[in-house]
Amino acid sequence: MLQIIQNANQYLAKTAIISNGESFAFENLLEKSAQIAIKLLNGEKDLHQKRVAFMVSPGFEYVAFQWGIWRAGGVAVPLCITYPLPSLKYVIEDTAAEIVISGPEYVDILQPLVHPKTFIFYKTSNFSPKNVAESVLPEISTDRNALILYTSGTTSLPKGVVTTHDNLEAQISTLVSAWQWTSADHTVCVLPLHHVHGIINVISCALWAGATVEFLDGFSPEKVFGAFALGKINVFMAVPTIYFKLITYWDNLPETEKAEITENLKKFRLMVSGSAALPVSVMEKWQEISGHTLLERYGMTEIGMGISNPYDGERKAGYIGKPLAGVAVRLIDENGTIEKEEIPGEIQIKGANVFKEYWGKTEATEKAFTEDGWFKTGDVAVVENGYYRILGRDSVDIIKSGGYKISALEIEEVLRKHPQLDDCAVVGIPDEEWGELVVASVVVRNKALDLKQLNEWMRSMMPAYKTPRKYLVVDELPRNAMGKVTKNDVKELFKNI
Ligand code: MCA
Ligand code: AMP
Repeated sequence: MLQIIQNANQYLAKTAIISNGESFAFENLLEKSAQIAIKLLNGEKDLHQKRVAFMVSPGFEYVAFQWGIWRAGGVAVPLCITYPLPSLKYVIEDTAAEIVISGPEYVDILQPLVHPKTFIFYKTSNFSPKNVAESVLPEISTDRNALILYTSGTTSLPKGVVTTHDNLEAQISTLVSAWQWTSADHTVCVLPLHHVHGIINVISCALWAGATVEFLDGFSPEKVFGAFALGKINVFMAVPTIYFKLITYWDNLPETEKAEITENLKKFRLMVSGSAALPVSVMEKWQEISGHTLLERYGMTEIGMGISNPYDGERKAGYIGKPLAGVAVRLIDENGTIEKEEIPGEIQIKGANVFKEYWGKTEATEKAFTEDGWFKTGDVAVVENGYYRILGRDSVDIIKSGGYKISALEIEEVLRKHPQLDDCAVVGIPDEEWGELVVASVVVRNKALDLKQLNEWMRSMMPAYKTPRKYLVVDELPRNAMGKVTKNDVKELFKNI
């Protein structure tokens, strides 16, 4: 039996999830996920790693479907609930999903893709209770594929990162012990559930340890502070943009409310930041508000978490910490030399936490690893007094905005489809709130092009978080002697607007 299911059996009567004002015990989660598994199996013994895409809002049902897919022997493919149709189509087609499940809110958006020949389509309401005791669920060996999450990189199309149950169990168990999760913990999930941060660090770690996960209906500072005020939540994890937004909101509150929030925050056991660099100013301000030194850690879809500041011991501002237990980390220069302290190099990772492959992309998988099996992260770091510090990335085409990893090339590819554009270059420019802001410099065919319309068109093609926030119309893009667009010069263009 999968470890997370085995663990849940130890906490049957305890509250696992709170969503939409309702509490669900581990027993409810086990029962509902078994019902889902049986329905998905539809009389078969095992789904045999069929990809099952699901578009379900964060909450009890989301977790029940994820577990149900795993328990039936399927591979879970969570669909981002804010994706427009082209992005959903890409993920469903790329994974060759054989089953697609939709919550009631998403049936209309998925409908144009539904065709009996492509996949079996279920609404979540099709999963009615059955007598689970009569049915036997398959035994799932942990070397089987469990999850496919999409990540953007230095290719124009997002890649599906395949992790096995072994990978997930390594990622979860390492964090549970490093950050000392226990069944007495209570956390709140405000993160999207198509990425590692929300799925693994928040939900899976909590449930693995028998703790409670509460879901909010989307992120807003009011909702987060409102949930904190109830006094039960003691663990919080978020991206730096969220801390920035909480700080801005708090700054504008009357003194009495500020003091109440501060009192609540002081009782927390742990507060973590990650997915993007935590500005020292945000860390210091949060410390002032909450009394907590944020624990910053470093991760990636392909590895889960790799490096973390200590739970006990010094958490250093501007540093991501030290390798987690079971994760081997090295820094390598362009010539393949292993770097010593104080000399920068690319972070490379080995361990049971590292993903199996990019789905259907053998060449990309091979390129992502060294000959001796180290995963090349593309992040450049240096070690100072034993602590790792991120210096940047080896590609200018990877942008981090709001904690999301975004490929400039993917956005350019979409922009180029617009009939009024001759050329374009997308870059990330520094931004206090979002980390980086996605912006595009465009060469237009018709000077009368309405940028508002261009923006709306982009939003119909891609999730909002990937779309440019500013457009700059230029006669031509800056290029070097070889004719290649020089992205640093493109960034410069935005300094003056
Ligand atoms: C949204 N807006 C933006 C951006 N995104 N503006 C600039 N840059 C952006 N990136 C605008 C919207 O267009 C809208 O404005 C307004 O902000 C509110 O939009 P909304 O979508 O409601 O934003 P939000 O709910 O406030 O979202 C902010 C957020 C979100 C909560 C920080 O971006 C988020 O959940 N980020 C976390 C992503 C994550 O989990 N990453 C982990 C992957 P208007 O109305 O004018 O259009 S990394 C990972 O998993 C690895 C393993 C790791 O290390 O963790
Ligand atoms: P993703 O591909 O969405 O999983 O994003 C992973 C990337 O996020 C990493 O390769 C880093 O570039 C970045 N990242 C994650 N955590 C941190 C951090 N604490 N500081 C700086 N960058 C981070």
